Amino acid sequence: MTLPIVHADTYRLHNPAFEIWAGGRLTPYFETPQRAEIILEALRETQWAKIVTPEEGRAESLPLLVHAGDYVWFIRNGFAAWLSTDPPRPAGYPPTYYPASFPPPRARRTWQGEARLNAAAGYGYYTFDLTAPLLEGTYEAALGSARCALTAANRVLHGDPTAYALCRPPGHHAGRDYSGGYCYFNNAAIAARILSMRGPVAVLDIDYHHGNGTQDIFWEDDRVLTISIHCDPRVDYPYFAGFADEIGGGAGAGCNLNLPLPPRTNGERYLEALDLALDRIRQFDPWALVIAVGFDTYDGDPISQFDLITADYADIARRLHALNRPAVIVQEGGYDLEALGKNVVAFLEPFSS
Ligand code: Q9C
Ligand code: ZN
Repeated sequence: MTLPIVHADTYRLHNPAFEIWAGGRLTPYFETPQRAEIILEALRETQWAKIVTPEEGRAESLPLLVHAGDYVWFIRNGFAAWLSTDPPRPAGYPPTYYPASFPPPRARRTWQGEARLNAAAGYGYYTFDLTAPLLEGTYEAALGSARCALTAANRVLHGDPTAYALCRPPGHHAGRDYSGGYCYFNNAAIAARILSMRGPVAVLDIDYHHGNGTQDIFWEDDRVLTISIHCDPRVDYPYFAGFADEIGGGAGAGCNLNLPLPPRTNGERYLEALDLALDRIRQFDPWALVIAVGFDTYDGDPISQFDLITADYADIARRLHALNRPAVIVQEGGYDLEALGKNVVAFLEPFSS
């Protein structure tokens, strides 16, 4: 009657002050440390949550399971390299490394070597929007988040039916060599890579936003089925990926499924899409699941346009639980601080027995 909750307090080290929206509008950063605090507090009040810390060791090679070495190097060292150039530091918030230049699409693969590591230009090479800046503690926080996913995956490998990784920062927008969408290291992809050593694995992404990074990482992989249910990219972020015709390539052709849904999707229509995902998972027959869960599908979410209610999360979870496969549940988005705690509890409760 317990469910392991893997939690690292390194999430506190990453706290950007603002984000920049289309049109140049500055808003407070939505992906805050309070999110993890709220989730932890709500879980502490249950009878079934067993809160554990990640395995010992900093495991700096962990992100290399799914990310390019030069990318990991930049996330680790880019901030300090930038700071050592004595950049202008606007008052009122901690030093924050935003890129100002981005390689045009076909220039990216030809820009090699030293130039890529020039901190003044460099981070534009490795990030696809303005929501994942580098701060002093970003690397430690992202590594701690990845270690939660590692530990949850190892628990499932060693026989726990389910484990929840309380990851912050989130991961599903981060690809092999890019950050974006509040994400740096792809925690769900790391869990899937670890679990795939035993056999085929399915990643089901039920965040409001398309899991573009996860899709990209496993694009040509036939051992990892990737499925994402999300808001239509013609309407919402990440805009340039998440269409239904993206099915995977090479050996992985047919091993990616996107189920885009319109704004104002409610629980009933969401569950219909979920059933399509479950059919595909049963057909693929993975030994284990990674569930990348975001609660930004919630009706009250400040940056999203779906209409799910708390009871819908329990319904979704019951159907996932009925698949009867070992599962690693990885925390992604969810920005209504008022409802986040009760939504996480509603979703995890069916997995606690
Ligand atoms: N107008 C996650 O939920 N900003 N990332 C969107 C839309 C970025 C979401 C602006 C949203 C990133 C993990
Ligand atoms: Zn999201």
